[in-house]
Amino acid sequence: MKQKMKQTFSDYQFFFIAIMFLWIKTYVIYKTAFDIPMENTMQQVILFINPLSSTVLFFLFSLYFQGKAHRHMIVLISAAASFVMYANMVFYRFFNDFITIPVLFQTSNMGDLGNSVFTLIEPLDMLVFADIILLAVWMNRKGYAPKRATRKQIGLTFTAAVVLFIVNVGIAETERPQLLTRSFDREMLIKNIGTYNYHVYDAIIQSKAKAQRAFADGSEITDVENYVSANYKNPDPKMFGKAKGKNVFLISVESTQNFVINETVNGKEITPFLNDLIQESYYFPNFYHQTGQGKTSDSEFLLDNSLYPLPSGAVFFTHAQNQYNATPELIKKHGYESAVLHANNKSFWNRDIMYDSLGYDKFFSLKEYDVTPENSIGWGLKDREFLQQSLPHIQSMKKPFYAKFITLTNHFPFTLDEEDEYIPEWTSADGTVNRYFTTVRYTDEALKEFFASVKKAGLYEDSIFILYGDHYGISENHNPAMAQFLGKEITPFESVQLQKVPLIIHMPGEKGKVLPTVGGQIDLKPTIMHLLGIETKNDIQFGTDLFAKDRQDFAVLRDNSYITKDALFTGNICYDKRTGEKTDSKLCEPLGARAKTELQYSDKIIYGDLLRFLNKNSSQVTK
Ligand code: GP9
Ligand code: MN
Repeated sequence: MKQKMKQTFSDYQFFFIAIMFLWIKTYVIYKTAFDIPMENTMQQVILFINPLSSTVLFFLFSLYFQGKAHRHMIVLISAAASFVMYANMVFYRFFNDFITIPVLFQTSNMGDLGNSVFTLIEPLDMLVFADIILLAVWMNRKGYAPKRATRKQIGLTFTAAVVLFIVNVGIAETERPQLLTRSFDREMLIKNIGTYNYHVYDAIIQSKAKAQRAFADGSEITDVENYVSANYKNPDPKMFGKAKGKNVFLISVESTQNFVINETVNGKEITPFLNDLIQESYYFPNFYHQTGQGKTSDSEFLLDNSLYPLPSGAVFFTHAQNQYNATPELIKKHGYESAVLHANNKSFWNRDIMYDSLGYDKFFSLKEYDVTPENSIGWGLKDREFLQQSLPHIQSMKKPFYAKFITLTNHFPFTLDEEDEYIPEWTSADGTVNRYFTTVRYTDEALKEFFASVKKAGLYEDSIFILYGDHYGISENHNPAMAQFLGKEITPFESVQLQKVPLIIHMPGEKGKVLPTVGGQIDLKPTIMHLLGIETKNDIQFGTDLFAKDRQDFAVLRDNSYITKDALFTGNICYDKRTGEKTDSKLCEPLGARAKTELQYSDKIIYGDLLRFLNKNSSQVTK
């Protein structure tokens, strides 16, 4: 056995050497050409092993050839893989990002890159291919020309590649749970599964979207148009245009659920600033998040498009190439400049690419912020610093502006420096829930200071402020602690109620009002547009203005649960909202069809990229 293995190694020595070369080279490129932050040793280990599985798989093809042809295959495979790495290196120098297929085919990007590609190439780059020449000469000298590998050998090599891949993904998953579905970031993928696997993953997702798009045709949008216009509700004339020409501050309050509002923990208010702000704002206590796996990015998608995010995957990633009629693009025609401000890597959630599709003029991301270990915690820059450093950015903008601020400190695992703890952690057996209140309290303080700075900067009077929770922060895994906090059992009915997130619309000079209407993030776009005095009658949107007099109380969540004025439907059971008890399905029925239809139509639009078929002469102008 040992003898046999030894023999195999010597028969195919250059097969193994080539794997080694490509593996080590890829790692060296990671370390020298890209700027990939490493948080711990485990991440270093993952980065080191991640090129291996695909490298073995690539060279497997050479085993189908014998003699000289095998040798040539080795050179060819090495060259192809090195070229992929090299292309990423050059691309990274220009875009500070990794290649994703649609971007490669976007002519505007390539135009940019095409002009400057020669200035991006450096003489030392040729080293990327040096080992291949060495390998070719060496194999030639040695007269390396093995016979065709046996089926068993090929099978074993394939198994080795698969096992290596599973081990790689396994370790990566412990380091970064739900890597492939949730926390999507190109940099994170490269870091965890490697460049080659990432490109395969990217190719699969993009071709799936392409195929769905190819099968869609223009007639499908007509049904949707009819449905949407039949359900359109006129805005309240008293509210329409109330904030005409004002700057819009959209503040995404990370992981903040509505149950913390006007609530105390150990006798201390959790959100004192928001509680005060509500006194002078329109406050919607029955407002739901409607996000799916795309979390924050899904909430952004809902807000800007009034379309539902997808039942699985993050639409920001899977359908960034679609045509949209998003708010930033629409309000440009009304003189607005738009921006997103978020102190995280720009490629997180594929934002850099999606924001272009949504028509954002500017994206202030990590690079535009001064981030140090002292002013960071958890996911990055602390909210206080983020908001303060954002001020000069918005001051540099043309007025009026539409600016979305995405906060981050109140993100799982809810860690804080001691100096930022305004209230002590709660004392249940569940550390996550205990810390949650304290981080929510911190963000509340950061918001208070931000409002003060906005006033000082003279921006307050001419602006409106829309604060909303992006999605839940406490998942169902924490039901026991939540039951203890709320003093009631967390039934499926309560779980849905916990998906309420705060929505506060603050317009300087307006009196406070609590509006109990049931709604969701889907309703934000028409609500905001109408406040700005912009019609949405002809837009494809599933939301209704939250101020509209004859709007129906309604919100459908991405898990198909829906909530009406009197009922709540979840897990195929209808509940009476007054009692929280199961009830006859008749109470839920009136809006059951609406819930189904809306999700179906919205998905259809996204999968088929149907907005591209809209009549260019109508008010729904597309690019
Ligand atoms: C990351 C931030 C948080 O940039 O938006 O993402 P989440 O995990 O909440 O979706
Ligand atoms: Mn979030």
